[in-house]
Amino acid sequence: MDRFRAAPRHDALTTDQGVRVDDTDNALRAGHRGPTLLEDFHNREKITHFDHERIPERVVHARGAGAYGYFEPYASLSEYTCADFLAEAGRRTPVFVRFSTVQGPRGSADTVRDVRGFATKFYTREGNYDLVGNNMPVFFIQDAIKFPDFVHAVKMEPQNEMPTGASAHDTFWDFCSLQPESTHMLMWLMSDRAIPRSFRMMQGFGVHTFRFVTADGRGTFVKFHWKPALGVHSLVWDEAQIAAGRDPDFNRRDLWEAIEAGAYPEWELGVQLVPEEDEFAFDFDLLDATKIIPEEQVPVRPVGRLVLDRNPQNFFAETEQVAFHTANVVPGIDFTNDPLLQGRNFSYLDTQLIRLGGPNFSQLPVNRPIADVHHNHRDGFGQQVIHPGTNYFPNSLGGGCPAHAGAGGGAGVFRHYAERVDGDKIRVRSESFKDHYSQAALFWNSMADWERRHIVEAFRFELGKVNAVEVRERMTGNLAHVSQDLAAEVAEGLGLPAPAPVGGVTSAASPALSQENLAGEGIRTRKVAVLAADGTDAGQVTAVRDRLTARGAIVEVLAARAGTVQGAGGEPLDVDRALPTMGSVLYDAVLVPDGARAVSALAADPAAVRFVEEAYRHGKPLAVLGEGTRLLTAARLPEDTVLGESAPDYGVFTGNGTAPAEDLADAFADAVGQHRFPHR
Ligand code: HDE
Repeated sequence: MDRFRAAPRHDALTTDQGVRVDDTDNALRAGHRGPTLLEDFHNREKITHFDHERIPERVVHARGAGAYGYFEPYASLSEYTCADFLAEAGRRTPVFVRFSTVQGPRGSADTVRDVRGFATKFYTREGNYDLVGNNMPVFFIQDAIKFPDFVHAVKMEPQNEMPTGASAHDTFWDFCSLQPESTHMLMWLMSDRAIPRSFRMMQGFGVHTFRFVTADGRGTFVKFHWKPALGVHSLVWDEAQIAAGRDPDFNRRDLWEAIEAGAYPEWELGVQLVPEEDEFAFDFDLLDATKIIPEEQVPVRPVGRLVLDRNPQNFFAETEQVAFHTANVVPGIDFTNDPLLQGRNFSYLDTQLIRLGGPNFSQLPVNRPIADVHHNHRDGFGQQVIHPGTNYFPNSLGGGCPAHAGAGGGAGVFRHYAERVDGDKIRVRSESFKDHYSQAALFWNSMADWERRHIVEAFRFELGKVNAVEVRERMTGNLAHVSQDLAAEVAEGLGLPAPAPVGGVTSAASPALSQENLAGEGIRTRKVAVLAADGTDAGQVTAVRDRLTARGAIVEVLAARAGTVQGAGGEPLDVDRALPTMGSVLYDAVLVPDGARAVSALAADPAAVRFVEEAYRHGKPLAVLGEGTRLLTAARLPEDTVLGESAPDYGVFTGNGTAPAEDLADAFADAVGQHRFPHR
């Protein structure tokens, strides 16, 4: 893309026409205090261009953040697909990935409870392939014709455009309670998956069943999975809400900073493969996007890795103008008859025609394939190409160009999978799509205790924001089909009677669904706050910091003011951040070093006390040395869990000053790797 990048050198300012301009600060006027003149073409051009800077935001997934990188397969997948980019171990394909929330507008906060988009554009040698996925493996509806209804219901309500970035409102729950096919997805949305700690720490899923196709036309059903190298981690709900205010760009900033720091985020691509002959081997329909294929039934086979190693240079040109489309496929990857996917294959191009102002948006730098493009598409808004010669096919005057590719069956040509189709024209949902509850129950059954608690709390929060009592009741009634416990607990929080039990609820579970089993290892890029003041034991800070940074964590010293504080021995300790500009929600763990004078100052500072109290409440590891324990007391934390013998089980590490700080640092670092202590 380098040839499309404007490279600002020390060039003079010009107009759009290349005319040099000597003053862009003062409009042309008649006399010192006279009227501005229409003749000032530079002024008019500048303001006109500015007036037209905005384009419509995406109707869904408006808020996002993107980055470039590459994908490389571990081994050839040519046994299953003729896709060139999957044909050889180590063959690097450049990619652009955009992560997003769904409900909120472009300026909404990152840490809202929502699905996250995970869309990848592979610039392959055979053309662009887009895998337009989410961080949850199922969807709210089964047929794309319901999408406008669903989106109208979840978006801000039409009369007052509230709430921003939230599904906790009447119309969303009204729709879902009347649409039981949404129940499985609601379980995911009410789980911690909907509040990821980082885009770098969430899974991605293609959702639909797609098809791999070999060169000789053999098909295999395939589901795509992205698995983050850093493990799957989430915020807790109270934390997410505070973070939305402290840093509305929390996830966007995290992605940007990690890439700038060279800590390149990484995911493993996995596939679940199902032979064509096994299409009906499951107790659900492979074409139903409200269902997963449990990993215990069909294991996820790791096939390659995705690395993001470059930030965009211009958000608008790249992240805003990128256009993903489920129908952007390459030879070897094809669709199935999933009615949700079929509708998507229409919608993306259609919406982009208006969002990007006409049919030539594939010529925008971020959307251009690296493969050559030849066709007879002509003209239209924003045409960038000067096409000579003929513009129709067949032609003889243009030498027959562009000709049909590989008419005789050459490689690298897209050929649709020759699926036999036979049926009446009907508007009905297949009977095989009718079970809306078994997999919702499977999800619930697979959760750890703390995950279930969070799900109950999320339902209570969301339905608690719903004014219409009949909607609350209908929804808790639906939940009884998932679990009587879940329904009863949610109802209790809403002050409703427990719904009547229903029979036939499955007890099956899939351990692969619990975040407890997806934690990954290590503490790379985890952020640890050190609370300091004059009198802090600076030697301890250095000792612990060295230990943590050696394992890849980021350690920042926070004090009441920026600059330096004076260590206990009079030595200066650099302050990375002023405490009032930050909050515990922006960190994964907290260290309070020893130092009587410093701890007294911190204990008298409400911001520091709140910092510790909040970090504890959000389940974050705390390391507290020597006198530092007085800050725990000031924060009124329960003494048995923070100072008792079992404190380390609760992620609280206190050093009495005799054991070396390094020992404590190691235990603390392990705890940071555990992410949270939700049983507090
Ligand atoms: Fe989308 N979706 N979607 N969607 N979707 C859009 O396309 C649509 C669905 C997803 O970062 C739109 O260019 C329909 C499932 C992502 O630019 C639009 C249906 C999944 C993104 C559209 C779905 C997604 C979009 C809006 C029901 C996960 C953001 C702007 C059949 C597998 C891509 C745009 C980006 C964006 C339509 C359902 C993921 C309107 C009709 C299921 C990640 O075309």
